[in-house]
Amino acid sequence: MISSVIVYLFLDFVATAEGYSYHAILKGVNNAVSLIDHVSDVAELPLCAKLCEKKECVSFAYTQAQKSCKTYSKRHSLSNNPSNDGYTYFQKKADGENTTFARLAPIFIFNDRVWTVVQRRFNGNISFDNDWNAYKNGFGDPLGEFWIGLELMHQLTASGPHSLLVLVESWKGVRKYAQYDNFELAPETDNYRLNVTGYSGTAGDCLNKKNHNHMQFSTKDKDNDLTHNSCADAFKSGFWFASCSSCNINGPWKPDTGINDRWAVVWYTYDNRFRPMKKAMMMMSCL
Ligand SMILES: [Ca+2]
Repeated sequence: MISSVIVYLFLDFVATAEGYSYHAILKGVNNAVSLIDHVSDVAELPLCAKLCEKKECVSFAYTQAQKSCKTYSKRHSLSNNPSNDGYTYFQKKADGENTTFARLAPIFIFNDRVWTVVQRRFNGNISFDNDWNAYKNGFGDPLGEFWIGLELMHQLTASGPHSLLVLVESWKGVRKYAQYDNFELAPETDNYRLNVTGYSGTAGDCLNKKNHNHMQFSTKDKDNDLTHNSCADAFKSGFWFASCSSCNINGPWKPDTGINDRWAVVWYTYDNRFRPMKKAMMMMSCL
């Protein structure tokens, strides 16, 4: 039931703020749903969503790799065994005669909880050297690398208690995590100030140890850090900078050459050095 709360918060918020043309979100399904159609050569996600505009369709699945789209007449339900068929699953909300859609966000199951992915890095295809408006409203491709947007994250944390989960993975494929039981983002009037408590995990409490906690968000055009210079400008990314970059999973994506490099996707407490990470993912979940 937690998951459906997340889904509908997304739908309501995005429908009013953006009128976005994507459906929402579910990954991890049972297969007891009725297939309407299976269409191949569907070039992109919005076209698959369009195929689900017909009345009997309530959910769909799409894989960019195979350009394949499936539409269904029943909803999927979450299970603890996410399907590994390469498809990402979406559901739709019909509002009277209009069909409203939400910005897509994948869901991830970790420690028996459902987490909504709000940030993801893994191939360097998307630049994170973006301005305030981009970080506020979101950018990137939810099927690839993306940042979901500070305003949406704030709205979600303002709607009820949330936890934060950060997963980081080295170029050797070793994944570690940092979980914060309580996660809150202040409104834009306070520059989306970060507040986290209740750390547990294996990647280390980087946000507290490196003073990112309680900081306002900074971008290259809005410097809210504690230095005379602009950390966002220097580190080509937006983040909750204090005196620059120690846990900056929004930093430039690059290979790990074995040399300390803080101009990278880093989470210092991973092994107490500036090691460029191959993958990073930031997620939130309501309590
Ligand atoms: Ca500054």
